[in-house]
Order: sequence, then C-alpha cells, then structure tokens
Amino acid sequence: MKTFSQYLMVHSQENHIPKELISTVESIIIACKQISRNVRLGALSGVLGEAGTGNIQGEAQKKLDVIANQILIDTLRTNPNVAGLASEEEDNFVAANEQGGYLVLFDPLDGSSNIDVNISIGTIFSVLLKPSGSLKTESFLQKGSEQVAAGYVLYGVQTLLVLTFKHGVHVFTLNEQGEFIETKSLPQIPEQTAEFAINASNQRHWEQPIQKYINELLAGEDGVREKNYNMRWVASMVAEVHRILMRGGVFLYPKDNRDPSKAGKLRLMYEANPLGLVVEQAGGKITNSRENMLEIQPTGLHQRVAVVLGSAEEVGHVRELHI
Ligand code: FBP
Ligand code: AFP
Repeated sequence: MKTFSQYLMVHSQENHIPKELISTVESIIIACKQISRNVRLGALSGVLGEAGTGNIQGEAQKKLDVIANQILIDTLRTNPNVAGLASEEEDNFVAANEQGGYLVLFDPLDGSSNIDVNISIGTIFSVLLKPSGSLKTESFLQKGSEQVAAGYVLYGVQTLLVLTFKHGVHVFTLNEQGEFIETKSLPQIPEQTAEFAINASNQRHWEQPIQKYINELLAGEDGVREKNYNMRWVASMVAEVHRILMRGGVFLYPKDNRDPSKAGKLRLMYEANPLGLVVEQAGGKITNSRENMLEIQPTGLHQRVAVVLGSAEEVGHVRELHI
C-alpha cells in the first residue's frame, strides 16, 4: 500500500503532472487534515453549533463551516503556486499569489445540516489553471471539463481522500499517524444499479420528468423498470457520491418549481463540477437533467444547478425523460 507521497511521486511521473499542481493539491490535503482534527473532536474543542453569521447564499453558517473555510484560505494562500481561491462561503474570490498558476475552488464543509449530529460531512475541491492576465471572477468561470484535479475528503467513519488528476480515481484512508494511505485505485461505478437517493420531501415541487422517473423506481418490479429499487438519503452529497463510487447508485437533487429563478440547490463550481469529475473518471455520468454537467459554461461563481449523477444507465434514462 502506497503512502500519499509515494502515490504522488509515481502518479505524477507516469502522467506528467506538473510539480506546481502536485504542490497545490498537497496544500489542500494539509488543510483537510487540520479540518479532520477539528471535526473529530467536535464538542470537545467547542466547534459545534451556529456561527451566528450567514453566507452569500443566505444560509446560516455553522462554526465548523467558518473554521474549515479559514483553514483552507490560510493554508492555500501561503502556497506560491496558488493564484486565487473561490469558496462557497465567500462572497467574492480571494486573491493569493500573483505568480501562481492555479485556482482552487472549494466547499469547505459539505453537508452542513449533519455537522452537529455526527453524520458524514466532507470538503470538496476543484483545481483549475489560471488563465493569463489579471485575476478576475471570469478567470474562475471555466467548464468542469477544464478542471485539472478534483476530489473530496470525507469525514465519515474513516477520513478518506478521493482524488483525480484525470487519470482515474484514487482513494486514501487516513491512518493513526495522520498519513493518507492508498486503499483503492481506479474504482468503477457499475453501469446499472438498483439504488437511488433523493430528498422525497420535495416531491410535490419536482418537474414532471422527475416525478415520472421516481414513480417508475417506486413501482419496482411491478412497473416498467421491472426490478425493485432501494433508497438512501444521507443529506451530505459528498457521502452519497462516495457510496455511489463504491457500489453504484443514482443521486438526484432536481430543479425545484417553488422558485423558478433557481436552477437547483447545489452549486456548480463547488459541488457539481468537482464531484462530477470524480464520477466521470470512475465511469459514471453527471447531468443537470438536460446537458452534460462538465460542458456547462458557468456564468457565476455561486451558480446553482440541478444534479443527477451516478450509474450511467440511470443518468441516461433521466436525460431521455427530459427530451
Ligand atoms: P450545504 O452546502 O449547505 O451543506 O448544502 C448541500 C447539501 O448539504 C448537500 O450535501 C446535500 O445533498 C443537500 O444539501 C441536502 O439537502 P436537503 O437538506 O434538502 O436534503
Ligand atoms: P442492519 O442491522 O442490517 O444494519 O439493519 C438495520 C438498519 O441498517 C438500520 O440501522 C436502518 O435504519 C435500516 O436497517 C435501513 O433499512 P433499509 O435498508 O430498509 O432502508
């Protein structure tokens, strides 16, 4: 079993990954280890509960949202390879080092409603090349397919790192010495599945194609799909994606009719694109119901999207229902 450093050495040589990109990802991982220590201690280090502040999306922040965000910003700013940062918890991008060649985007702590109840949460990250010229919001507005690395750290029963440099996906487990050890390489999401994840409490607000799709699944072997489906909902997208990476499944957070101006709940730049790259690198698919997620041209840092991801057959079927 390779340590994370050994993996980086071999993987970067084999795939010609620049050392500046490796260094950028190493800084993300250093920050995540620090976040993991805070998450693990919970009430013992006084990090649970509300921060008493809100973010740009109008969501109440938890103390750990704020702490994780600051750890990532402080750590990444000291890396000369990082030109700028964008975070789900920040109104605007944060400039870092003028000479840096990379941009890092992150959701510091995904699954906020689970922070205080000891259920899996995670940090999601995306790395882009900085375009030439001065740093501006537009520098970050690149399609998901332009990402040069992406992944997540899942603070669950184990702390896991899941990473892709676009040469497959690698999974690492944090050991007792605080070192990530590679525990799975090149996982593949099965093309077919009989497991789905959706917040069914929103059912009456879904558009007709999603209503039809979920009704098909619920009908089980008595319906057109002719097999029984099981359902899971953790309410941490990062945990749902990890389950799908390990055993397949389909995850949906569809568009909601309540607010037609909102394309969905989840964020394109901090959640859908990085998790989408992981999913696609493992043979799965991701769509906003109509287009390939990774080909959407972003229009704003905090843009929201509908998300359907996971096993290729189910994601393809949902797209067909939207034609
Ligand atoms: P946060 O970024 O505020 O954590 O919201 C994202 C998220 O927690 C996803 O990880 C999860 O899939 C979803 O919201 C859960 O939403 P709901 O509370 O509507 O089930
Ligand atoms: P196990 O004892 O096999 O883990 O089953 C118990 C349990 O996992 C329980 O913790 C869950 O609430 C429930 O089963 C989930 O059941 P479904 O698979 O029917 O959702």
